[in-house]
Amino acid sequence: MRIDVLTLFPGVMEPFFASSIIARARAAGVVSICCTNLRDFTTDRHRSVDDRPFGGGPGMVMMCGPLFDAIERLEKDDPTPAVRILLTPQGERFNQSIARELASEKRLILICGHYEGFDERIRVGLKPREISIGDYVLSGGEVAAMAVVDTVVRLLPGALGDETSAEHESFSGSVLEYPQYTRPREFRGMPVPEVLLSGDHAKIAEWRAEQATNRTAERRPDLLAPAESKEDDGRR
Ligand code: 6GU
Repeated sequence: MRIDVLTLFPGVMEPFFASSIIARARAAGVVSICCTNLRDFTTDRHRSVDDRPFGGGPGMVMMCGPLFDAIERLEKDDPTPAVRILLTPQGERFNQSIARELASEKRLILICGHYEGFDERIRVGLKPREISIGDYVLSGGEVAAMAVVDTVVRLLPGALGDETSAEHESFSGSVLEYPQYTRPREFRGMPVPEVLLSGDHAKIAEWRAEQATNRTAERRPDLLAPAESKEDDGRR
């Protein structure tokens, strides 16, 4: 998969894409990620990417010109058809099933906005899929784009080690993860549950399933009643 990210802050995003699982996936040729600075597509002396809104009002609006030019350049340099994604609090709420859809694409172009909003002709002219990562307001789309890229890349075949990915599949349903412990057996008066030390794998599996179900019922009852909630965030 190829992922292009259009942003005013490539320097914020690049270190994230050069770390951990994403770095490994890139090195393995599973994904290529390319950040493009929108400011490189400005045409005026001040390198403006935003301007005051027609009709007045507070704040600044992201202009069409640099964004259209950047997208046209990217799509000309590599004609692989891309799903265009605009990161905005007005978009559909991102979840694991959207991530799975995106992971099946050949190419994504993510557009990070700043300022108060986008010129509406960006929506009309570029017809992006609009995605939000939750009901709160970020100063820009970068953090949201990093969340989307991270979630999608993990799902690409070969991105995780073989073991992890098989394990991941079995949990990609909709219950939360069971409690985990590692050494030492007792820490500050808190012991590891006896069953985990028993070596009885059937009993351990049963205990974990029960813990996962109870924890989900307590914290995220919406995940256990999928008929009432269309959310599938695939959390563990
Ligand atoms: Cl995608 N962008 C911004 N600016 N704020 C957000 C968001 C996106 N998702 C949640 N809040």
